[in-house]
Amino acid sequence: MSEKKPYYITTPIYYPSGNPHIGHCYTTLACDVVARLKRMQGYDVMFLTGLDEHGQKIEKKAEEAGITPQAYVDEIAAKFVKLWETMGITYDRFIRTTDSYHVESVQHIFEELYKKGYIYKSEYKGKYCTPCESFWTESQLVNGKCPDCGRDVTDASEEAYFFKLSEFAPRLEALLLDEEKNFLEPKSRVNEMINNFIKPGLQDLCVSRTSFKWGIPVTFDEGHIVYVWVDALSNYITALGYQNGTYNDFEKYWPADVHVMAKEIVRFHTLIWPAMLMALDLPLPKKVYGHGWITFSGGKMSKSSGNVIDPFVLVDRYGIDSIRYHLLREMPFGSDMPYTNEAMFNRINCDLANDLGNLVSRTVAMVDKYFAGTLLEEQQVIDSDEELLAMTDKLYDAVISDYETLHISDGLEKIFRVIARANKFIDENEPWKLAKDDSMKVRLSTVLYILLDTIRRCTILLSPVMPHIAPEIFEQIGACEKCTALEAANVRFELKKDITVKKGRVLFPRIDIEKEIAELEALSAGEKKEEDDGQPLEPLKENCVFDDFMKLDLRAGKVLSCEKVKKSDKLLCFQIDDGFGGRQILSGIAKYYEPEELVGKMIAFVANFPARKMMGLESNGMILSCKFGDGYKVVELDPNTKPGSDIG
Ligand code: ME8
Repeated sequence: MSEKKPYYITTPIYYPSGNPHIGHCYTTLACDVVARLKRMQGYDVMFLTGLDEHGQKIEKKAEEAGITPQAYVDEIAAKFVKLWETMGITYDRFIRTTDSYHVESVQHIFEELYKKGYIYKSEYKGKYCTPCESFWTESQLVNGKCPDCGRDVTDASEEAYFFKLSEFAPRLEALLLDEEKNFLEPKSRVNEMINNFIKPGLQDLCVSRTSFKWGIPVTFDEGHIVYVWVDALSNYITALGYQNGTYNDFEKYWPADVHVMAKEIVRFHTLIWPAMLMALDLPLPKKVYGHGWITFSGGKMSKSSGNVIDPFVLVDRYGIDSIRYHLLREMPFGSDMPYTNEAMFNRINCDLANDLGNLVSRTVAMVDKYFAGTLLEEQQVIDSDEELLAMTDKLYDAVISDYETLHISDGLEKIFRVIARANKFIDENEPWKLAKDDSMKVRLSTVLYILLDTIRRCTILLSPVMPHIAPEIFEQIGACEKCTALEAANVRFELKKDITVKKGRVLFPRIDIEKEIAELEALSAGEKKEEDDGQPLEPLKENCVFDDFMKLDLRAGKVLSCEKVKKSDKLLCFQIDDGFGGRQILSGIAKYYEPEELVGKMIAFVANFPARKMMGLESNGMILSCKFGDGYKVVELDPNTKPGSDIG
């Protein structure tokens, strides 16, 4: 027997700096679909995912939580593993960058790059975005802020090692422009890399840090740790055993067939990573695919934005395959997808309940009703059947090619067009009328057979996306194992002619959208309330007289801007429209908000405290906040309140 061909696909390794969310699910699901398809095609698949556990952000979060960084990442790692199990992800290996084999490999890689002269020691000065762990040049900043996350950057300088990235610019440009290789998709991102990064001049890359400890030590220079991107990107080869004795898969699987990720980290994968591999004299991955973002009310949904939709809740309420289908169907090739639960409910109701679910249940019910569950051996195919049959014939090549190139949404759309056509086929052939005429028994059996066979072929192609429902559908239509293999989707009439069906449960119950939205809102309000539980309330204060209260001038104010105060963990600096020409107020709530979240809010403040200086800035008043869990939330007023209105 010939050896199976290897196929290697990777997700990014995610930061365990917060709980996993729907955004992480999309990339991992897309890879899962390709991995499942490739296995169905007979490939020996290595599907790698994992976690990027080092870095300053994790160090800080652990400190805030009062635990060690290792304990912090262990806890979140368990949640990622649980989520992938919940989502039916069939990864083959899960790497954590704190795994000792990875640490060992990265140290070797760093030493090797140093010995080869690609890494040198110098002084780093630049603009640093702490949450993104990225240095930026002045020209890359957008309005003076981090171009990735829009937050403040700080001037930073330290003794550091540098990787000679600039030396690779011509080779990287050639790689990106090579039409045959088609290294990066979608194509629009190629221009982005060239115009935004290569053309302005690639800078050498700072690859070590001394300013924090949570990372892989540089073996030959105490105090330096390996900068996160060299640590993180190496995972794709260390997980195969490169420069370590734990695994022995490098020869077999490298170079990777595809690295999948969202657009914001494409530059690391198409500039730094290939340059590192070139420096190490290793083959380059065959393809990098950068998809769009799932956005939530206009911005990228992320761990820090608060409004994250809990994937565990969604799977629990609506079923694993419905969520898989929705995310993969809704994300268009290369662009962003605004997430709403409402869109998901519509997809479930229209595509899954109405189109697919109904097609299966109607067809199976008619076979049951008109033929006691078993169709006739004899058949009568007529010319008008050809349209549906021909349309189904075209699916196999088209859908496989869509899945392989991560145009998963396009592939699904094609399948559902056939499903819609099959529903129309029922209406055109009116089986209920044929059933009234005994002479049409054979034709009736053929109509139902064509429907069952169409369902079979569509379901095979749906199975990488909906692997849990597919076997149920096969069972209901009586499909045998052989006729559900991938290649059987390319063959008409593989089902036995006198097939016996088996009625089953309703595959996709319809969702009452309004009711569901109300329940989800109640659920999320309940979760928020729970955060308060267990927190002791402040004891009530002694009585005070009304006149004392009336001395306070409480007013409504609209937040015009809000920024972190430099060198302060606690303070935010607000510019407030107070109805009297505006004022600046400082408030110690920086730990509980991203400043941009507060802009536009109508808040309450004390207007008649004397001005006070903090960290060199003047504060004219006090913003009212209310205790919330371990922190505080500002007291919000009706957004239509007139700024300056008196509160009393
Ligand atoms: O960047 N929409 O980790 P990360 C779509 N550790 N995809 C999203 C998403 C969203 N809203 N949010 C996250 C890192 N993702 C580094 C990677 S790789 C060597 C190191 C997915 O936790 C998407 O794949 O910030 C994105 O690229 C990745 O998570 C970022 O994950």
